[in-house]
Amino acid sequence: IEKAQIMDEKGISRALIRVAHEIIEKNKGVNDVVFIGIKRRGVPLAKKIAEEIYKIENIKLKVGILDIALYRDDLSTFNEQPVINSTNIDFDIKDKTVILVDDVLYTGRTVRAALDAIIDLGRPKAIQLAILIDRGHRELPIRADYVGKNVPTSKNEIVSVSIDEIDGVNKVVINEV
Ligand code: 3GP
Ligand code: 5GP
Ligand code: MG
Repeated sequence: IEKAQIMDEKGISRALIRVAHEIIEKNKGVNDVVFIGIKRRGVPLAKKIAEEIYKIENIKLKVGILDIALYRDDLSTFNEQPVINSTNIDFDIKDKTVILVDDVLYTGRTVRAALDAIIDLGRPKAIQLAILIDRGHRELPIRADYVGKNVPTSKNEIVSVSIDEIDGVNKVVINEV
């Protein structure tokens, strides 16, 4: 059941432009900044933020891909750990500031698995987390450095994120299961 639309095309665009500015400000420029998007929707989101940074700083930043599979019975129970499926990161992360990007931050378990995978590749200078929607309910001590929108949810709600590259439209909707 669709309950409410919480972001439209313009809202997502404004949030990503703000996050781009925040990344530049926090890192005093974007020297040594690289992106890693978590499949699926974290990848086009990372590319969009990188595009906004290009418009502002005229610097093209690299975007790598992490594919993390969730082994759950359903989307609301948590049985096993997220597992790294594959990576496509064809650049060196040593001494880089890695901005990890995902669409929704929930328990934090996916991000924890992503941190492990990234650290296995080399020693970055820092890892920062950018998220479109923080829906709360963390089960680990993980927080985002850059948040598109904080959306308090109940556990039986699902945040449905649509991104043009994958879904043909940019919007965020809350659904009840
Ligand atoms: P996405 O990042 O493209 O949205 O984590 C892999 C995919 O599984 C995610 O793809 C996400 O949509 C989906 N997924 C995993 N857990 C949940 C959940 O709790 N709610 C919803 N809606 N999707 C989930
Ligand atoms: P985690 O619970 O590990 O923080 O989130 C698991 C994965 O599922 C992450 O990739 C996260 O983006 C996604 N996810 C968790 N809750 C939701 C949700 O309500 N909507 C969507 N679209 N993805 C979610
Ligand atoms: Mg996701």
